[in-house]
Amino acid sequence: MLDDTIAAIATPLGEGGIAVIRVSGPDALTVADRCFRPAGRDSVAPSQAPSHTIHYGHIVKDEAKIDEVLLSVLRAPRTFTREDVVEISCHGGVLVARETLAAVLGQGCRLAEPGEFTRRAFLNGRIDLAQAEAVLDVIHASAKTALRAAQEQLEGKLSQRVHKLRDDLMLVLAHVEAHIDFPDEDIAPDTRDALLRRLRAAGALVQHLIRAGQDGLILRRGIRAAIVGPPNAGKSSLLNQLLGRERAIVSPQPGTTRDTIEETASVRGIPVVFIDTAGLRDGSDEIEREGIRRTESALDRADLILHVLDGSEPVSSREAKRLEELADRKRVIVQNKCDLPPRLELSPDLETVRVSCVTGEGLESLRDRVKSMVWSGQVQPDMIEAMLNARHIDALRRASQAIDASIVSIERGDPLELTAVELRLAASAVGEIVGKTATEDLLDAIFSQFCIGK
Ligand SMILES: Nc1nc2c(ncn2[C@@H]2O[C@H](COP(=O)(O)OP(=O)(O)OP(=O)(O)O)[C@@H](O)[C@H]2O)c(=O)[nH]1
Ligand SMILES: [Mg+2]
Repeated sequence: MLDDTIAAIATPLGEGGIAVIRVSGPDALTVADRCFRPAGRDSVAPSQAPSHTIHYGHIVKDEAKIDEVLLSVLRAPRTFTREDVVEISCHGGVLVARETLAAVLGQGCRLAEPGEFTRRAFLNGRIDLAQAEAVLDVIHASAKTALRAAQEQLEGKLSQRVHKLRDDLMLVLAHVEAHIDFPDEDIAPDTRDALLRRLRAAGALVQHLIRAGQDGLILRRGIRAAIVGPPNAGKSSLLNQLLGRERAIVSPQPGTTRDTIEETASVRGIPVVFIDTAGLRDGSDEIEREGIRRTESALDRADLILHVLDGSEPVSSREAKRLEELADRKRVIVQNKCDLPPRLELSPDLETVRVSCVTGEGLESLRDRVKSMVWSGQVQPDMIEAMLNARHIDALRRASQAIDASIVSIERGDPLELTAVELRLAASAVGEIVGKTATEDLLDAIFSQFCIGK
């Protein structure tokens, strides 16, 4: 697959200043020679140009000018894919970009598949798999914290740790295998203890990464925060305040919100999906009952609950019951309408945040509280750990089990073949994270998430 040349529009389709067509592969420069006519006195054909130079001229199709462009010549291996690359900057219209691409495609290359440039970068050893996924995350990141985490991963910080972990496991495996080959020699007690120590340290690091990785998952997809509470408490007002715009209808009439409304906002750099819900009361009509069913389902799926109460009203018995039911969930009790005389009395051991959605008072404290709830009371965790995705965590879980099993196996004095099997499982699970042991299916699954041109 790598012996052909691929091309695609690398910029989003739409109106813009410029669009970039990227060509990569062994024939990239020949393709450029065929469809590019340099202009100016000292001009040279792309295949004659030195690496990392930019050339002015025209893209032609059947010798008819398609567009005036700048063409960059980037020779292997100092390129994103480690192949010869040509980048053509043409005018940024949808039609002109397509026409330029068509002119290139006719000259000996094919349209790239989604993520194929990044896949080549991986296959040619320019980046590892965790870094390839980070490319995707940098593109998709919608909140600043997530972007920074993805960028650090692209620099290979997670990969360094994982490589080290894998090396440690391979070292223990090598020791064990050496003894399988020489069955007369027993592992000396000292060596055995040293191996066990190394495995325990590896196991602890894996456990630590898994735990910290949970926070990373939250960072990646954003947390879901359900806004619930009795009718008229000010749930929709709170949603609007948190979004900074009038998204939901607010009115003094109880039962205004009937459907759930989902909107994303960044809270101190964390992407949070807020879900405004219908006030919980005895449903009188069909629509209202459906709304309440949706509220319940939003509650079930939420990572965090903002329980809004009207601070100017005593708490109803139904709401008191709700407060108890939600006691073991991650929640913030929001006492709204603090601009009015307080008439809400709650048990003193319930911590609340007082806000007013009319004056805006208390909203900053609420944002702080949400942030600290997300980070479980800690400040921002080590960024390296905030970058694990579900695939990484799954691999780490399997590694952790295999490491534990190998420790038990050594302690029990099992035949070393059995210990080696567990160690190989552990090393291979860890290797999947950086793509040392990735299957074709896994690669397909990852790269198909990319857009064409990346
Ligand atoms: N004084 C005062 N009034 C508020 C405050 N927040 C909301 N309100 C008013 O309370 C009423 C209800 O607000 P909503 O945001 O619609 O309440 P809700 O919880 O979404 O109500 P439902 O959708 O019916 O369940 C509106 O008249 C708001 O203007 C506040 O902080 N202070
Ligand atoms: Mg509402």
